[in-house]
Amino acid sequence: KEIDLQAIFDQKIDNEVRIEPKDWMPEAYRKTLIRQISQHAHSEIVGMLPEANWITRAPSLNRKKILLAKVQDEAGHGLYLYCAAETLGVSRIQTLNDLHSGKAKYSSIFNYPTLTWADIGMIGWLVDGAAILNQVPLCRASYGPYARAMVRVCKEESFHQRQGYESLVVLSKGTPEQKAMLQDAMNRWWWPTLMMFGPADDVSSNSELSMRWRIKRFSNDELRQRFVDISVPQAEYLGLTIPDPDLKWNEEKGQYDFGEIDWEEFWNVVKGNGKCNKQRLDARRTAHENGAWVRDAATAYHEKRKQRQLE
Ligand code: FAQ
Repeated sequence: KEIDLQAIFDQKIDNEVRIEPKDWMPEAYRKTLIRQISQHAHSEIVGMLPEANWITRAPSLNRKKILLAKVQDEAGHGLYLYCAAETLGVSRIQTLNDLHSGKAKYSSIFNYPTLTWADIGMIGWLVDGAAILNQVPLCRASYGPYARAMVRVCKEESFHQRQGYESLVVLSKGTPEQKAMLQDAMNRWWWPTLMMFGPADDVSSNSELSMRWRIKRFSNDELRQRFVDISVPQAEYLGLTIPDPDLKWNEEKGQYDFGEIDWEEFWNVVKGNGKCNKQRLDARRTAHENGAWVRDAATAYHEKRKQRQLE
């Protein structure tokens, strides 16, 4: 009797049984996972650049140690995610080539510059905060290696979010100049952070299938709304004004109403025309070229060992 592989797959998805690398899966499922996981990996790797910019200028040894640890964590996240993508049959070099050629996307947020020390705290509080909201449901994604990688990633992101918020609390109790620096950073990071959740649901082309396959559990707009509701009281505690005149508590809905995102800016950044897109890709390409000797040495060592085993 012919086995209905599609039916077995559908049943697993419906019964919350994880799909593993050697299981049969529809090609479209494989393709969308490779797309999302590799873009997620690229975001972690490119995401190191805006913060790395401040490692040498952190205001104290302690802040420097924390920032170094955080940036190294992001490198680790990128590496787990590249491995998770490899389990779907795509090679690491292919995914990297797609990043370097500009074919693959990475999160729009990392194309904004880090102009002051307050920006580093903002990245921890807002950017990692948004990343956690999006990634906690991914711990239950239907694809095993992706879901399992997310567990550790989320634990680390939660430390990142706290260290960012704590550094902003310090600034919020500081001099008038420090408070002004904090508000200026808020004005620049608020809207780009809301854009991280992706386009509005009615134009989110991948959502329907990703939700059906239980890769995504909540829609882009649902997570964005949750983020606003969580962040407003945290901003108030810091004494910050959120740069949105339409932000207002809606008693009936039990959540905040907020203004319209500048979608033209979002798509412009996604298409490669943001403030730092070119700089970010140049930095990644240069790092890859400068690392060629390490890859060559590793390959030569592998060949030598193989040769010895044959002798
Ligand atoms: N930027 O149909 P949808 C982090 C693209 S990690 C650029 O809604 P989907 C840690 C999207 O790819 C941050 N492009 O797509 C950290 C699609 O194009 P495609 C990254 C975006 O996949 C912190 C098109 O628009 N997190 O921050 C963006 O269903 C601090 C249509 O969109 C993840 O990647 C965007 N913001 O939903 C590191 C989480 N939004 O691919 C360092 C995993 C959408 O068809 C420092 N990913 N696009 O050519 C996801 O959850 C989903 O992929 C979404 C997008 C929610 C990002």
